[in-house]
Amino acid sequence: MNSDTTSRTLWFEDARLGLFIHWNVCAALEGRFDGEPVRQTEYGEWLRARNRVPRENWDRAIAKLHITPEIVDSWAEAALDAGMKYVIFVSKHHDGLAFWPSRLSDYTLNNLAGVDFDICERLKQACDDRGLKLCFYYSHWHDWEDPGGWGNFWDFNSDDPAQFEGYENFFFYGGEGHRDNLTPEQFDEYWHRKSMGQVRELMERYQPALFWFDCWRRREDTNMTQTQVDEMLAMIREIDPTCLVNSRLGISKIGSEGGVDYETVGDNEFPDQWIGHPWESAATFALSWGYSRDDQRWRTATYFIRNLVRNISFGGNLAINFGPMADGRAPQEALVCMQQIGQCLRENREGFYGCGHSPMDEESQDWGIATLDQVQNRLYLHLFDWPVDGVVRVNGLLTPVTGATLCCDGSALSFEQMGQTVHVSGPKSMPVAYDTVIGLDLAGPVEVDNQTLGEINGGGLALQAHRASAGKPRKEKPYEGATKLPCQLGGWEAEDAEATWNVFIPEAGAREVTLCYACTKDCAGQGFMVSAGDGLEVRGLTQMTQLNWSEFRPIKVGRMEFPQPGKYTITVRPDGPSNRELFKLLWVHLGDALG
Ligand code: H79
Repeated sequence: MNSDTTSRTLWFEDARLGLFIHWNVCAALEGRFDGEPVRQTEYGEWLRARNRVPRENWDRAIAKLHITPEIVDSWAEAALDAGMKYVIFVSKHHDGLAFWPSRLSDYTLNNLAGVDFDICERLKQACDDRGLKLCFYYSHWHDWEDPGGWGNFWDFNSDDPAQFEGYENFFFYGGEGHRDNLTPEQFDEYWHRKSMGQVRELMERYQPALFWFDCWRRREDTNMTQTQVDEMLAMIREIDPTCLVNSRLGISKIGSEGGVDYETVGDNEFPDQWIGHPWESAATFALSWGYSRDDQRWRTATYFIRNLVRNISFGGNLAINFGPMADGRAPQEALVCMQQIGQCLRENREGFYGCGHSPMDEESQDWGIATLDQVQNRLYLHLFDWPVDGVVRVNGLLTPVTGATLCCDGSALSFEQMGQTVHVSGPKSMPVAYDTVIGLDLAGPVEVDNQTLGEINGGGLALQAHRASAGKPRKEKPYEGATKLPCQLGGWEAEDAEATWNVFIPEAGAREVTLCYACTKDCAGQGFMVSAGDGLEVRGLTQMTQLNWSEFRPIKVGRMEFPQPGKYTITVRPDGPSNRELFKLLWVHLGDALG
């Protein structure tokens, strides 16, 4: 595992993929109030707040929710089928409605919708039966039903116009609103009676494996006190020391004394670097958490599988959310997506659960992302794009490889390790859709070189402008909206101008050198040089590609004969003095070794 936290989090870091379920009253309204879609957000579960839905209308909507024990079972079954290892059920969202027959509040689904069985008990059983961990989301801070809770400014605030002063934008532009007359004493009373009381009740009745609290602000920027959040954590620790708690309790300290167990990053946020303690992204199948008919922007299995692998490679988890409809059924789009994800994980058999941070940079490989089983020293290559020749070119791997396996059928793959490059020979076609996993057994702990450029799919080396070391020339944006080609190298007027790339050449031999650049009539005919040190060089004269700087063309410069495999520094510079621009260089390509 990737972090040095207590053994409490071991199952969580092993699990990697979870299901989030927001069954919310907004589903009974299909995400609209009296015909109006939720205002200024995609979050259907914020309908009551955003559209200022009166309590009586909300309560009438609650009465329309209906469900059977079998539907509850189907949630757990869907999670199992999707390869998910834990289920986070929203036991109470901001509206304050408890989805279990709470003794501490009348505001329960059982009371208001006449549901005659305990959903949480049923879900607990369904999860236990399938080896899934049951976890609860609980809105501890916002509670729009209880006058002592935070957040309901439309029912509970005073009529004093002063309540708006300083909070103008807070109320009207996507704001959360401000409680002008909630005293610390009132909130503290709510905190101990309802918030802590219901968490205790949930723990005693259902023994959840984890509590997912939801304060997305820094605690200091809320009305919660340090004492209050500390008390909540202490109570949970006392009742069940194995129960995990996320950072949105309002405590950012992770893993240590008085700290929570893991970090929840922003909603639908996927970090781009390793985080040294357990963490999780919570994402939505579409955009809303609760079901809304107006939210049909469904994300794909491609999106989730890639982000799952990426999260694992940075030591994190992913929980994906659907909002069941009024009858409790999951939207079909979410179900289909879950089946696709599950099929991919099942077919690959390895590379997800129990895996963690791999030091191999995403940018240093052309085929996908690696995850690591640190105990077995097994590196898992997740191929999102299958190389057309079936050869997987792994760059910058310094540890000796002892075996390569196609995980989906366990077959051994032949491989060749040439210095820090490994060529693994796989089938010509991608065996598992979305992501095919190859396991590499290593002779010891993985060591990588992310700094030296390696090969791309299909062979050869691509020295792109954005990967160059260059002061003169400088990196410029080639044109508005450039995304795939992040920059060009321009400004070669100085005699000492040069751009360099550190590369690893896995095989000796001649390689075709191609430069892709734009050059105008005025600048054509000037000399430039590409060298790899030690008299290894090719020279050329710039050729016109257009009258302006907009036309980039690949132009062959010559062949370079690499005497032996190894590291080289490739340099491009003007050949002789120049006081004019040379070209706008997009990339240099070194072809595969010839014959
Ligand atoms: O339960 C889900 C969301 O309802 C909850 N967290 C996830 C797991 C969440 N509520 N708020 N936020 C997350 C952060 C956003 C806040 C807000 Fe807004 C911005 C509140 C008001 C402005 C989004 C936009 C919600 C209403 C308008």
